[in-house]
Amino acid sequence: MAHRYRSDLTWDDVTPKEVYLNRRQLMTGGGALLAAGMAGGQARAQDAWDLTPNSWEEITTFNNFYEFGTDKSDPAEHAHRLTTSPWSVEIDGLVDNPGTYSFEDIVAGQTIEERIYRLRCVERWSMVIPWNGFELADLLNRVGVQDGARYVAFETAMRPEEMPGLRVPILDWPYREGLRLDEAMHPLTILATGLYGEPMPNQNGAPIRLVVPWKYGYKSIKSIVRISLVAEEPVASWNQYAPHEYGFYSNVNPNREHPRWSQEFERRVGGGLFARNIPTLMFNGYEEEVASLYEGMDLIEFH
Ligand SMILES: Nc1nc2c(c(=O)[nH]1)N[C@H]1C(S)=C(S)[C@@H](COP(=O)(O)O)O[C@H]1N2
Ligand SMILES: [Mo]
Repeated sequence: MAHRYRSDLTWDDVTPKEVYLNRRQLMTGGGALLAAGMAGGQARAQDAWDLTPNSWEEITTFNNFYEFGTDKSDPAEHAHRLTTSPWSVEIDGLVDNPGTYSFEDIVAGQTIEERIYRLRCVERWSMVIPWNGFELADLLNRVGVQDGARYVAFETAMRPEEMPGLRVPILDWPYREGLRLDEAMHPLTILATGLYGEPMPNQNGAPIRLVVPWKYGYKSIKSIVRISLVAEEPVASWNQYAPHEYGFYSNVNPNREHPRWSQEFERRVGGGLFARNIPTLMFNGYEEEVASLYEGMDLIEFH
C-alpha cells in the first residue's frame, strides 16, 4: 500500500532555521553547534565552521563536472553547451505517480529557500555556497513513495554532443548517485535550482542538482534527469569506480583515511596559495543534525 513517507525529524527539530538562512546569526548558531567540543583550538574550530560564502566567481569557476572534462576549469569553459531548457526529470520505480515531469512541474508550488551550506570535496577543498532550493522530501512526498522503497537513485543527463567529457571513459556514464531513503528525506537534503538568488549556472548542475551537505561533494549529483525509488542499494558512480576509496555512504569523516590521503584537514577555496589547513568536521559540521541516521553503524566499514 502506498503512503506518504515521513522522516522522524522535521527541519525544526534539527536546527534553528536561521542558522542556515541568516549569515549574521550564523556565528552564534555555529558557536552553539560547536559547544559540544571539537578537536583543535577554538579559533580553528571556528574557521571550520565559518559560513561566509565563497564568491560567485569562486563557486562558478572551480568545479567538478566530469561530463565537461576533468580540470576544475573545464565546466566553466564547456558547460554552456548543455541545453537546460526544456528539461524534464523521469521519476520512476516504487512511486504512486511515476512519470516524466518538466522542470516547471517540479518547481511548481515549491517555496525556494536560501540554504548556506558547506561543500567538502573528497580532494580536501571546501567552499561555502548559498544555494536556492527546496527539500527533496517535498518532491518525494508529492510523487508518493511506496512501501518497499528503501533507496533513491539519481542519474545525470548523458548527451555526448553537448558533454565533451563523456568521450573519456573514466566513469561508466551516466553519472549516478544514490541515497538511503531516510537520508533523502532528511530536511538538510535539498534539490537546488540556483545560487546567490540566480538560476543555477550550468557548471554547477543546471537546472536542478542534489545537495547533501554532510557527504563528500561527489554525492551531490548535477543536472538530474532521473530519480528512481528502489528497494536495493543503487549504483553510485565513484563507488563503482573504486569501492575501496569511495564508499556508498561517503559521509564526511575526518577519522576515516582515504586510502591515498588523510581526510583530517581541508582548505577553503579562495584562500590563495597560503590558505591554511582547517580541521575537517565529522559529517562536515552537521553532526548534530544527522548522526542519528547512522546510530549503531560502523562508519569506518560503511564509509
Ligand atoms: N553529474 C555530475 N555531478 C557531479 C560531479 C560530476 O562530475 N558529474 N562532480 C561531483 C563532485 S566530485 C563535486 S566536489 C561537486 C562539485 O559541485 P560544484 O562544482 O557545484 O561545487 O559536484 C558533484 N556532482
Ligand atoms: Mo569532489
